Amino acid sequence: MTRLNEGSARALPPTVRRFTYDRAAVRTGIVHLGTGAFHRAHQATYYEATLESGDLRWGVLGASLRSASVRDQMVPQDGLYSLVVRDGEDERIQLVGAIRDVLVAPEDPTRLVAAMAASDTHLVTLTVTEKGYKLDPATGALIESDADLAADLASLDRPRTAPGLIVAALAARRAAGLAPFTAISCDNLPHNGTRLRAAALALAGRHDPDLAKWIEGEGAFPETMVDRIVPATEAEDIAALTAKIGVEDRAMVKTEPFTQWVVQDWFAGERPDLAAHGVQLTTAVAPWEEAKLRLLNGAHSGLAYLGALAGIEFVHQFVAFDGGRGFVEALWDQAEATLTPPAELDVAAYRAQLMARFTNSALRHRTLQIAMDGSQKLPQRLLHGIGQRLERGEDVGVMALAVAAWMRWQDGRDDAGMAHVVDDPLAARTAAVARLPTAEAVRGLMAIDAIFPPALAAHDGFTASLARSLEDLRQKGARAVMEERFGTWGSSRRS
Ligand code: CS2
Repeated sequence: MTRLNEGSARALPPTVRRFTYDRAAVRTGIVHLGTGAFHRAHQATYYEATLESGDLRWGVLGASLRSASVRDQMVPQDGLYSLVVRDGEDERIQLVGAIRDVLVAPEDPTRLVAAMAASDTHLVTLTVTEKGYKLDPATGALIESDADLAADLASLDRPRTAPGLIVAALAARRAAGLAPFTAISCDNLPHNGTRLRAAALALAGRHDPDLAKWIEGEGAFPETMVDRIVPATEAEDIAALTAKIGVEDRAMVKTEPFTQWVVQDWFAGERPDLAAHGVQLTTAVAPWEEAKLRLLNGAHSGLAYLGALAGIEFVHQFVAFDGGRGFVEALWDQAEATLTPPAELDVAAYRAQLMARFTNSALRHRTLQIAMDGSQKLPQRLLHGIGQRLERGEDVGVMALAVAAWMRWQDGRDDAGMAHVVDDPLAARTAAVARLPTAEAVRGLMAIDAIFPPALAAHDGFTASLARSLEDLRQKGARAVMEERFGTWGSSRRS
């Protein structure tokens, strides 16, 4: 089967929306670290819109920090891919040309650093996941025991981590008399820009205090909130697209119509006119980020563990079930009360819109995909809100059920006794205690201070609530627990 590339793209059917700019004239103004599906379905579409509006300075060089798979998908396709936007029965296909090349950082870190240090490059954007920042979530210090970070602490000649690449490239820019680029974290972390800046300053300080001072004074690390649901592409998605467009596109991404990007208005130099293409530039990102993390992502993580334990494969199936929908609404009732939402955000409307997004059956978003890396996600999605409610003496039962479901997931068996892999950097630590009797398992997991803040771990009421829910899940299974606690409420609401 012919692959999509610049040649075969000329014969694409008219149903595919194509760009009209002159791709050969595009320059590389952006380097993106972590060119996975989320980048391709989110930031790259804003860069594409900028190119389409005639400003050809903002092409992207993508880089993968670990595997070669994205390069192998994209380079044979000249960087082209299809953005497949699905909403129920409706499907729109857009050809995206913004990504001009993809590098694999470990193969040639020097070339990547040189591209980041080039005078045309003004933005470095990142989707490297929560664990890519190499900061201890509890202390905020560099995780020096991490092998890649240890290598970057020893030498930045061939940087291995995202902070290492950024510091090496900023050092090269300083040496060349250039301004820093703006470094934009696009990961689902509270204060993501502050964290990236902290990691860069700490690492730079260990190599060259003057460099650290320059970065501190001249650099820009805006905070962001990013939102678009992008399930992993599966073989059947590629097959269905091939049947429609007549060429094989191994780099396609599937997503929903909704997209949102809120960026702190803080740039070190030139920038694309993002606001003209729907990006919200603001001084205060935190309230947006908190609402999104605690409502969308908090519900996602809770339903991922409950759903995966119960053998419910997809998000839309979970919320089609009264107990599942009831759980999500009840979780939101508890989470909502912890927010200080931005004045422009109508939380009731936002919740209704989120539920509609979760209901989109064409996405086939797997609970298993969301279940990954729970240790990195739990704090900002659930535990911070729980801490706030506990301080005010409020009930945290529904949020504790979500955390208990995560605990149960760590023992590697679902409710039907089927084994699964716990895909998480702390899996070995959690596995060591997850199978103990309930009270000990709860205590053992809460003792991991990279996940649980000490105040939560010491809270008797919360510990008891977790133990009750974990025992309940162990005895009855997630489906029965949801039916018992939320099923009726769910049915009465809909009738
Ligand atoms: C999800 C997110 O996999 C996950 O952890 O909760 O990727 C979620 O789909 C996005 O944050 C939506 O913007």
